Formats: sequence, C-alpha cells, structure tokens
Amino acid sequence: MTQRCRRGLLQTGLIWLAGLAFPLSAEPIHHITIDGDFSDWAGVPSHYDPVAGPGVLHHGIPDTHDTDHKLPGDIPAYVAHPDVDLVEFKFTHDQSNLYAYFRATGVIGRGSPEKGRYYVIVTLDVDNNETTGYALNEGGYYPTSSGYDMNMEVEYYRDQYNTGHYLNHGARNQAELDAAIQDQTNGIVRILPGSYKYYSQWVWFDSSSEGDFHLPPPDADSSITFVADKGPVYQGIIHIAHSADGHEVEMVAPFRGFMRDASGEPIVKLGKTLKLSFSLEASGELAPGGEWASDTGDPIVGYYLSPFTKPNLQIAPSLQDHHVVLSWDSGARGMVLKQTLTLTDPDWQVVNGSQITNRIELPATAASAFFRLEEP
Ligand SMILES: [Ca+2]
Ligand SMILES: [Ca+2]
Ligand SMILES: [Ca+2]
Repeated sequence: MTQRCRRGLLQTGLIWLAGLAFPLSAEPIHHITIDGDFSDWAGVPSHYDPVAGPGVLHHGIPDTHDTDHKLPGDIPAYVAHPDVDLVEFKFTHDQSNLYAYFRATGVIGRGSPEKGRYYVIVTLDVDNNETTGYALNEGGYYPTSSGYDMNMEVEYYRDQYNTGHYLNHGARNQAELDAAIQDQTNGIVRILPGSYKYYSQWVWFDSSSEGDFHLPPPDADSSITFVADKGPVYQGIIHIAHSADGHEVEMVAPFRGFMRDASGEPIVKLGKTLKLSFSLEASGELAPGGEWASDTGDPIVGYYLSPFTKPNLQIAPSLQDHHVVLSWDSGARGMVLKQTLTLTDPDWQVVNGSQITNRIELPATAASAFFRLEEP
C-alpha cells in the first residue's frame, strides 16, 4: 500500500514543476576570494566587449581609443593598446562587498618602473538615477552613458599597485566640491548632479588612525585619506589580484568605503539597484604615439543587490504519503514560496510559513502544481 502511494507521488512529483526561482533582474550572492584563482567566478554571468584592432568599432566607436574627446556625440580616434583592450567582465556581490572581474587582450596594470599610470575602473550609478552623477563622455570614455555617482578603482603607477580608492562625482564646481569633501571627512556622501572634472577620491582604512581623517560613529573604527593621481602608495580595503598571465584581475570594494548618506544609511547596501560601467585606461607614456587610451564596456543596467544566494529550488517525493518536499539553498532562506495550480492565468498564492525556512512539506492533492520563490 505504502509502496504504491509512493510511486504515485513520484509520478505526481514529475509534473510538479519548480517555476521561476528568481526575478530576472535580481543577482544572487556569490562569495569571491581575491587570490588570482578565478574558479570562484564560474557561476557569475559574463559580459563581453569586442577584441580591439584597426577598424573594430563598438557602437560606432573605435574599441580602444584616445581620451581627448569630451562631447556625447564625439567619435574618439583608435589607439592600439592591447593592455587596455577589455574583452570580458563580470560583477557580483555578497552581504558586504562588491566584486569585479576584468579580462583584457594584454596585461592589466602593466607599466614601466620609471613611468606610466594604469586604471582599473568600475563606475557606479548608485541611485539608479541618470540626473545625478556624471556622463562617461566627460572623462573621454566611450560608448557613453550617464548617471554615474561613484567609482571603485585601482591605480597602478610605475608598474605597481598604487592606490585602491573610492571616488565621488557629485560636484559641478569648486564650491560644491569643497562642500562634498567636508562631508566626506565625516563619512557622508551626498548623491547629487556631478561632473567628471570635480571629483574627490579616498582610500578607506579599517583603522581609526591609519588615514588622515578619523570618521565619526558609527564608523569610528575607520579613517580615510584623500588621494590624488600618482600620489603616495595607500592600500586600504580595495584589493586586486591578477592571473599568472596578467590578462585577468579580480577586485573587491567593500560596501562601507562608499560611505553613508546624510541620514546615516549606507550608500551601497543589499536591496539597492546599480548601473555599472567597466573601463580600463592607461596614460600616454605607455602607448605607441604617446596617447592615453581607454576601453569601456556596455553598462550593466539594473543590477539588483539581492540579499539571497541562488535558491536552486528542488522538489522531491516525501516519506509521508501524498506529500512532496520542496527545499532550497539555505542562503535563500527568507524568500517566499508561491504556488499556482496552472500557468494559464496563474493565481500565485503564498505558501504559509515558507519565509522562515528552506524546506517545506506539502500535501500533493492536485494533479499538478507550479512553484516559484520570490524576494519578499
Ligand atoms: Ca578568486
Ligand atoms: Ca575591447
Ligand atoms: Ca546617479
């Protein structure tokens, strides 16, 4: 009797389908270690950029190009510089960090012991609002897009990792920049209309004394130092690691370095949606012809910082007669399980109690049912 029922349940189980496990825009948590081993990126989706060369265009723009142009409709000139030729990039996060992956045709960060600057840049629209921040073309980056408020960035100088810093582009003149810097000495960033030209950049230290400015509570264990291009070496909480061949890097920027808004809320936190742009850039000493060169990928739009891991919803027969077991990743505990009996004009109903667990047993009474997990 029991055997027959279990068999029946198994058959039912086959047509009980796990539906959409994640809203399309949500990006699940991945844990990345900054160690030059890139296997931890295997589950993170790739974004691609053309392999540069004479005549290779990206939306009508030479893929690696000069940085002398500033207007949205300008077409910069091609510069041959494989070290800045971005070809693949990825972005992910965990509960407290943003992670970026870059792959280039040449060697990322390469300079010479005497000279040269090289930048690994992620530019962020942190409020998902194009009217705040700046437009990429103002900095000579193409294809352009707008709304970028902050950067997470690494500068190499004379072939060495020089600074890992955060930038804010929330000022349009010197007076606004002075005000922004004053706020930032107190750990506050205001997301405002900005410009490429008027920006501040700082290194964040998890120590009250290592930086020039000791931050007030709740960041009293932290300090910052404002940095300038080619400045002294300051390595705070942004870290980067290279592959053995130098073509790939992985970097981390903890949320806390982006600071807080005036009400004390972190600028970057779980639940927010970001737009992200990736660029590689090198100074003129490093290219044939003495030209600065950069390459910018298409922006990652609508990146939602989900608090959950990928849930991997599973359905299995239960040991209990006429029941099935639904289970999902423990890192997705807190998501809501919903059920419908048909996908034609579906009526998704919350499965009571699902939000406080990652395993639930349900009676298999209907001929078929469909499930999905949603963020609350
Ligand atoms: Ca790694
Ligand atoms: Ca490229
Ligand atoms: Ca913005």
